[in-house]
Amino acid sequence: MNIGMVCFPTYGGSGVVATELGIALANKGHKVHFMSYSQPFRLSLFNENLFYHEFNVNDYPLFEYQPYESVLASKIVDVAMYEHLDVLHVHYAIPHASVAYMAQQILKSKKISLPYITTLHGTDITLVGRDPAFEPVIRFSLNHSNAITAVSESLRKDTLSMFKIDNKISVIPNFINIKDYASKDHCIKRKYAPNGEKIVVHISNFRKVKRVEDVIEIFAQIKNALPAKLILVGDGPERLAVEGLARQLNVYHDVTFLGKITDPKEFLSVADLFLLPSETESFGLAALEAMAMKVPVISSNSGGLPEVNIDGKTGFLSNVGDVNDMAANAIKILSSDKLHQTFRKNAFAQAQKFDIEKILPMYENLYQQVYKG
Ligand code: GMT
Repeated sequence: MNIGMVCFPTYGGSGVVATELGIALANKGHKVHFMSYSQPFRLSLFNENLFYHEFNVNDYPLFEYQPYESVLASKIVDVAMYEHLDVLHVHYAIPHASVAYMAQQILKSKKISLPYITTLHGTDITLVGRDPAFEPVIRFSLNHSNAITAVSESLRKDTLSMFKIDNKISVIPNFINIKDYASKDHCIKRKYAPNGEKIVVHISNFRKVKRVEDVIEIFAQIKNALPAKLILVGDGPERLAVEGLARQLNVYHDVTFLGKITDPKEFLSVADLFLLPSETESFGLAALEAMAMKVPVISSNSGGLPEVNIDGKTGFLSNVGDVNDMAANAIKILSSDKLHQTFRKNAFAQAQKFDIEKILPMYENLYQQVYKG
């Protein structure tokens, strides 16, 4: 099929999912056309079936806010007409679902049919989408989507409880390509933990919703109990506050801030434990990536996390903000080699359930369904 793919290109789960999905589809022979204002950070174009159509949003003095939606809709129309798209898949409802609708209507006036699928990722519903200012547009563009998917059952339920949606929402969970998660780089481990300390890792975009300060508090308690180092991958608005807290709790010199890393697998491969104490998390792709690398997860129990991280098996779940419970659970896993090995094994087994080979056919079937109408 000829598939149009729209996503935000910046560091964030929805862009990663769209990119990995596009690559997997291209590897199966579909032609995938990405449309974005800059190249999605994990998208390498060394594949004859992958195409990237960039658009520029002009910085005209009259526009205090640049007309992103209009430019994107025009780009979709252009690509659909000249590349003969069969289906359009947009990631993140705001504003992509309404842009898709607008493009669909313009194409209809030219007697071209372009069904669109909207994939909900989380904050487009649970944070940004909650803002009543968006309600009529989100509801309308979701109800006019030819199909809607949510990345977890929890997000499906949240969407139905927040918006009056007449359309069916199918759950297609996020995925990893398990084959990519194999190597263990012990040289790196020695570099970050020269005296055999346990390595704790957190990955996020350092927004408030990720509660990275909780990560520091949990780590400080772990460090009191056993030798440990913390690696933080990512960057964002909370970085300064997090650095400040690390100094205040006297653990700053045991924390490495790596900044934005395109592919964090190398660092996950040396991790002993992954922390994700988020306020809300529709799925928690970073936790799944850790589990695919056989790393147990200590997380909050918010949103879709319980669908990924199984309490007492692949890691532990605690109430949001309960850093004492999270720290106690982390110490429990890290201080027993036997328990640690069991959790590692369980984490990997759970991650295998989300292998791309199981999830990709769900998207392919959906594309076929909407294409046939
Ligand atoms: O929160 C992020 O890291 C970014 C955000 C996004 O849409 O880019 O992530 C959301 O989508 C991811 C991919 O589906 C999910 O794994 C994350 O759980 C979700 N984030 C939240 O719900 C906070």
